[in-house]
Amino acid sequence: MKAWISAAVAGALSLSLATSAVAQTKWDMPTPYPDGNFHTINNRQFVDEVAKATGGRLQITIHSNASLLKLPEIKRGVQTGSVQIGEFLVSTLGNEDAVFAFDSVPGLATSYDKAKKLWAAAKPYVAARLEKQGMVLLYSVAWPPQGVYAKKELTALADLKGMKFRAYNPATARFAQILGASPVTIQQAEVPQAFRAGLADAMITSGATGVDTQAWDYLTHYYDAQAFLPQNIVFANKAAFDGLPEADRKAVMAAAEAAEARGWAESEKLNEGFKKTMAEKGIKVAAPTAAMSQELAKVGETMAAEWVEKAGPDGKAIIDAYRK
Ligand code: PCA
Repeated sequence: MKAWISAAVAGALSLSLATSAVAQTKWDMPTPYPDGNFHTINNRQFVDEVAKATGGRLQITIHSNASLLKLPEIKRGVQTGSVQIGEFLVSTLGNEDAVFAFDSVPGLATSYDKAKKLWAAAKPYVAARLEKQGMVLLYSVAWPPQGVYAKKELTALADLKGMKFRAYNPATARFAQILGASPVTIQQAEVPQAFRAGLADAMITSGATGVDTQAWDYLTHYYDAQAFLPQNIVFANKAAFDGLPEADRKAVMAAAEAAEARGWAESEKLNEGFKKTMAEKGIKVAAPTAAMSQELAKVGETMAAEWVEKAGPDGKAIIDAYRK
């Protein structure tokens, strides 16, 4: 009898020890983008590295393709703690604060090297804004350079006049507006349907998104304008992050640093392949016409001036640091 009791007690004790040894923190991570997208693949590696480095103490579940929260809901979800970590396109916050749209000024940073330099200049300001709102910046990854897609041949950006133009942030809506097109904000997951339904005739986005959405099924032309490289950021709820043991916070930060370097390199490495795939699938992939390049430079000047005015002293500090 006594032996039986002590065995039971010992059993219960070892069970509770075992549970505390593998005590797990579970985080949910919504992202708007699909499984095959290079950001999502990069995020999966981040999550795996975090699990390994924390000995399984921190398990992050990725909810891809806007399956848990849609892009416009993700920041609030992380801020309020309904999810602990998330990914989205930082420039979608451009109306809240223009500093968040540092990466969407056409012509300002048109290559990976320039975009990296711009990010180095902007990062402290973006991080400080998130921190003030109870969030911690973990890493950023640039989308490939943005080009113009259309359902018909374009000789100049002026041809976009009167067209319905799919936008994904305030800057792309402004871009459309300056060119006399009608901007309509459509999330990536809904893009093919919108084009097929006649709700959009043209858009500006990356080759990555062209491939992710199988653009050859719903449009015909791509002009590789390389206008700017917008960024996704991954960020966490600060209270959730601060609640982790110190070793785990360090592990998350180390994995985040690796994810940023890896993601930027992947984006650049895959860029040409995206255009090649689109050409193989029948899209007419072309360099921008001379007229387009001139128009783009002009629109860029207008948008840069507008951005500097809206982004205030911090915007000026970002531009000055970038141009140094
Ligand atoms: N793809 C995203 C944002 C920028 C990009 O290249 C999209 O089209 O929604």
